[in-house]
Amino acid sequence: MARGTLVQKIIEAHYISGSRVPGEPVAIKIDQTLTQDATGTMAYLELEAMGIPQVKTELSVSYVDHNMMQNGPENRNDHLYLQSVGANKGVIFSPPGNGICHQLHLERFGIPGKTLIGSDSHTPTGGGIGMMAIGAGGLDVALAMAGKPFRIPYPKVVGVKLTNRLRPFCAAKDVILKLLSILSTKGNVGTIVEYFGDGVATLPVPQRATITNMGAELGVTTSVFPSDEATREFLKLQKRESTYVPLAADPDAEYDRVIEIDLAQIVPMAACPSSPDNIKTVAELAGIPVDQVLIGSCTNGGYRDLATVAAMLKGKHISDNVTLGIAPGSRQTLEMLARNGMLADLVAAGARILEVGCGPCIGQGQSPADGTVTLRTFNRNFAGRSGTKGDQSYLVSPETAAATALTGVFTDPAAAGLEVPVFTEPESYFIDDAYFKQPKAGTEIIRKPTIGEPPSNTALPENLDGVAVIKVGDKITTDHIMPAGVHLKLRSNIPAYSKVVFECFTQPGKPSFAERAAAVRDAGKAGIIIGRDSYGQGSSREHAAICPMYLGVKAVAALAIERIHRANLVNFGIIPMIFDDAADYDAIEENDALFFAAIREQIKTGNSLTAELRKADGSIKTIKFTALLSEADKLTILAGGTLNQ
Ligand code: MIC
Ligand code: SF4
Repeated sequence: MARGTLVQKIIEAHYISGSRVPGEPVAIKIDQTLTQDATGTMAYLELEAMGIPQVKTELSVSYVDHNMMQNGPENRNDHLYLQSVGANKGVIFSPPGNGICHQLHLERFGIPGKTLIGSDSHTPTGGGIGMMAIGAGGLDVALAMAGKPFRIPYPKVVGVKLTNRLRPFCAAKDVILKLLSILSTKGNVGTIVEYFGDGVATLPVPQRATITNMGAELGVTTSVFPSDEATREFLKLQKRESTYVPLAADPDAEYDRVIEIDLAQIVPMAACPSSPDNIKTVAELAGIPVDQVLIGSCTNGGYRDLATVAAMLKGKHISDNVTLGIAPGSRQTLEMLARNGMLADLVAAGARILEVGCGPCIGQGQSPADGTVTLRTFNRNFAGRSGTKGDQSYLVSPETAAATALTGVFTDPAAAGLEVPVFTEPESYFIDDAYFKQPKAGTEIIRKPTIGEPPSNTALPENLDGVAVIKVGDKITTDHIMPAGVHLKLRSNIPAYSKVVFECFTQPGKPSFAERAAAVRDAGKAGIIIGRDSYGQGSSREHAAICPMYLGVKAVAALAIERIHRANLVNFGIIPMIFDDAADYDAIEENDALFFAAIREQIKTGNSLTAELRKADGSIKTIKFTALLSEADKLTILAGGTLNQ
């Protein structure tokens, strides 16, 4: 078992109760929370439903960065609700235009050694300054705001030893893509990645934050860097040096596994369609025609990245064959680029400057043309996430993106004969916190008609008379379950959003999942989702549990279920369970009946569950599952979810 790691030190400093055995739940105190608008409306509705007058954390911030297109009143209705409910409950509000939650939180609020949970899976960005920053469902964030501890599986710690330094045109993005090629997006549940070694000191905080941000794609609980002189320097540039504390693992720390990455050997990499772990070197892809290049997102939207791109594009024109979109990650970044003339360099080179925020990363505009290649500095390239069915979305560094924008074909920046961009930090960053709205107790909460209620669930029945409503394959992401893009604006309206659950699997002319699940529910039966490996990857969106719950789903049976999604299922009274015998996955077909006799008793007495698989031809087979439930989770499931409880 790991010993003397930074991860363990931060957990010990926040330990409340529970186990120190890897895989078993440990409860920790949460110092800070963040929410974003697309998950935040539900989180604050849930906080209201709990009757909490004021948040109990050291700091809670509500950001608006996802839903900003304002096609119809829904987005702005959400913003008004979020601003007013935040003010009422003691939460700082960051309005649209301020920037992406993770970048802003790192720049303005994060503190080394503190714990942070956020209703967004890329919350681990904060690990770049030595925070223990974890993504969670909205309800878990609401509970943390209410002062409740947060449970994680006591982690196994993978130590990633960095040596040497990156060569020109090679970037932090290439490092995390390399790690994704080693660890992949599955099989890492319950692990935390901790970086150490001489190479750490060569990476400034924005590069560390790119690595911890995209660590989310590994499916780990979070990733953490030590807090050192580079951290102090970053906080100083942000005029927050007083919050600096040095933090590191013990010199003789032992990790559960060590992976060594020689930074000098890193070359430009790309995640190919349609998974962040489908990795090739850019050299292997060189020459493929590219139609679109997009730069920004919480992974690569900071000042350092955009200044590097501006330096590479200065005095040049992008290829006639591409469009280049740039969405700065924060107002601070955009303002600094504007003041020092780099914005003009980008515009003159042919860039289209997009609004500060998530934008195309979550399918809000800029969908690529059919059959074309799009290159993005983002962190996810799940099929269809860009808004185009059959999209060919590649994830790359800002350096590769800029070099490719110049040529119109996939280009290795290190092999393109370009002048090496020199990045010089300014004396200090441009700070203006006027746009963060401070809370004001007693503020009236604005609730426009598109702001719904969190739906309620019923207690678990005595017997679970279930139907396998859908059977899906490996690596089903929460984007597959609950699409974003044009549907993102429905996040505050569960009945409307529920209509598109599993929309990507609807066959033309056939009933949708929502129609089939609702029919099962209305016939008094329970819907069951059958998944395979690594079910529920990706986004923390609890709608991937809430909407199926609304449609009558009571259980998800798979070979493995990812951490955040498992927790969301429990919160909304859906039993997460895994097949004891993987071969039984093959035995079940859609529409088969699965009958769990005395399910309440089964859950009360253990985690081993037995069901009868009843086929249409009358044959019956016994199938065994293991419920992924702690003792506390069981009470939640029996009650029909946390809000009932
Ligand atoms: C994402 O990158 O998928 C999102 C959109 O930021 C999500 C949150 C959401 O679905 O609202 C995430 O990463 O958790
Ligand atoms: Fe926004 Fe994309 Fe980051 Fe999610 S991954 S928070 S959508 S920028």
